[in-house]
Amino acid sequence: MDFLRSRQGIISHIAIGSNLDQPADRCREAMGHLADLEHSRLIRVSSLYRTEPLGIEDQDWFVNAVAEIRTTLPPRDLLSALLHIESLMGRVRAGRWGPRVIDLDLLLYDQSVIDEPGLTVPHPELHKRRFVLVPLNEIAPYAVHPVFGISIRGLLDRLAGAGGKVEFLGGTPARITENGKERDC
Ligand code: A4P
Ligand code: MG
Repeated sequence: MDFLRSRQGIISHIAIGSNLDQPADRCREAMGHLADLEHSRLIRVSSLYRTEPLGIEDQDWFVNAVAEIRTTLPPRDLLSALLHIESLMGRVRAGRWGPRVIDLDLLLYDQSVIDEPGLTVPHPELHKRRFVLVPLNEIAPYAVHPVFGISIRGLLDRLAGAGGKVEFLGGTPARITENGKERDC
């Protein structure tokens, strides 16, 4: 695929999560950074959700959300940009699945399937996690998982009661910045 020649860019979905230092505010802050991402445009963001921790259960509940962007960044550059935002926001890596001030995961990059050291897309846990599927379903129910060929709504239905507890929190950001300008969201 010639990413750079595509004028429109690629639709990509990013998972946002935090369970430290005012998590809802940290998720909103991350959305602001995503709105300022180079070669990209923030299309929409989901509501915020309060979610039960999966993996390591003995930690605070998370706040999770999902953003949809349109980007001409190739997947590796997009991942680097996400890791850069994490470090700007002061993330200290304290072990897999541990508490974090911000986590940005690349969930979907249009219909691309990538399995390389350091980058797996679609995110390998996407289809098992209610804290990802609920916000993703809010903004992109008809997006199709390119490996399973099933829509996000279909994956959520298949989870039935599994995948962790998720509570609606509301609170889409009142204002986020886009290319330096504030706008309502
Ligand atoms: N990496 C590979 N593919 C990707 C991708 N698609 N997106 C690599 C992002 N990163 C990807 O990630 C480790 C490395 O994964 C990155 O350097 C990148 O090269 P990390 O963020 O440093 O480590 P991590 O997040 O602790 O591990 P992991 O396996 O990514 O965990 P997850 O999947 O991010 O899960 N419970 C609730 N309720 N809400 C949450 O948000 N999050 C986690 C972390 C566990 N439980 C949770 C939540
Ligand atoms: Mg991660």
